[in-house]
Amino acid sequence: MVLTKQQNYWQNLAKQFAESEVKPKVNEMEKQGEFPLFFMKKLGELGILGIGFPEKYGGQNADSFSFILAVKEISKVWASLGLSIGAHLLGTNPIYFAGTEEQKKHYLIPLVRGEMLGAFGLTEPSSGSDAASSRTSAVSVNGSYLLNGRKVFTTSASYASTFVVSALTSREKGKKGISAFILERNYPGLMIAKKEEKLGLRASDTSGLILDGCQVPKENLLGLEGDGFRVFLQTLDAGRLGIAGWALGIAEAAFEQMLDWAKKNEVDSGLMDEHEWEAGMIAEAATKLEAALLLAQEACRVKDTGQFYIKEASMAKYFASTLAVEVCDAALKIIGCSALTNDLPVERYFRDAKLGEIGEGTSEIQKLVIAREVLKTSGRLVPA
Ligand code: COS
Repeated sequence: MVLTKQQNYWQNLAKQFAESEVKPKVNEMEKQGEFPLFFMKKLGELGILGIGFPEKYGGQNADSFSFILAVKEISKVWASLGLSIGAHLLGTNPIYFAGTEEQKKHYLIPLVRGEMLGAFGLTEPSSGSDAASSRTSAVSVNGSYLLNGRKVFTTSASYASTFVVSALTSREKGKKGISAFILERNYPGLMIAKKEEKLGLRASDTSGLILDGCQVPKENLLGLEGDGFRVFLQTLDAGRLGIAGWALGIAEAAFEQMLDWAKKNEVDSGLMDEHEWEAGMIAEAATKLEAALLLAQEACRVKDTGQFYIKEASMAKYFASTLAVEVCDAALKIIGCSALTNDLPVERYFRDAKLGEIGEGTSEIQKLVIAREVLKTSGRLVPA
């Protein structure tokens, strides 16, 4: 794929950083479940967290695909770090999309520079895929909002300095009663709940939030009351595109392992033409990797025109995250038992890849979103 000078710059910077500074630490930190806070700060200093943001907010004013390429390179080396970038952006973008200039000055600029770590709280014990059915409430009392409820599977919650969370300011209005709030970690009534032990991504933090009369100043309402759901869906579009880059990183890493193995280990069993099926898997993975990158590039192109890119983001995420699982599976088949041991990183890629099909909207949700958008543009009635 031909890249612009800008895209090459960010891709190379991220690759160099990941290869030279991150790679030597991955195995130990992943094994210990050590959150990559230091690397997140470093990514802020390098400008990588701010690639897509305007200079006036501390960003680099670059195009969206430059960011996706950078996330891909970092995730290729360490998916836990790539996911931490994604979570940080989920906690940053809503402030960029809906914040006042004051909120941007106070929160967005340090987040973009990596001086603060952001997180995003939408999912609740009883609302995952159906994001509109959230129950956390926000009641206005004497110049503050009091938030009560629980958030679960909040990535980076244990380390974040700020959280953008959803809460109902009006239960009767349904999704139009959902509002967005910026919370600081030290607000009274905000507590971090249990850290989850996960299949993969063990150095990425996944915890919960308990909001027990959490007192949030009025000026930390993000956008207008009732605007929250739209802001969250807009945030998820950008997040899904980020997950496409993240999944592509894992897929490329698994692909390279499988190529290395195929080159080094000539098979001559005489049982069947093993080269033929290996070649088939390699060809299929290579073709789909190219296709996934093109889908992500197209979603970025549409995003940067300022138009809605709902369908494109979901397609990019759906395709890349399915592919990551497929390529890891193919790598396991080609490499065999060695890939099941931790002598090779393939077993880690395999465990990590699964999140892509679940987080930031499952593959089934992506298909629903894609079908709705396709039906809308074809003039057909959209299923509820
Ligand atoms: N950007 C901006 N606005 C959007 C939007 C988007 N991407 N998608 C929808 N909207 C608007 C709609 O136009 C609608 O506005 P009006 O009410 O003014 O017409 C409003 O937002 C509600 O949209 P819709 O009715 O389509 O919402 P649904 O409840 O049907 O949404 C889905 C269903 C599946 C799309 C949503 O619940 C979803 O994405 N769920 C997955 C949640 C998720 O990814 N969770 C993971 C959290 S990551 S930590």
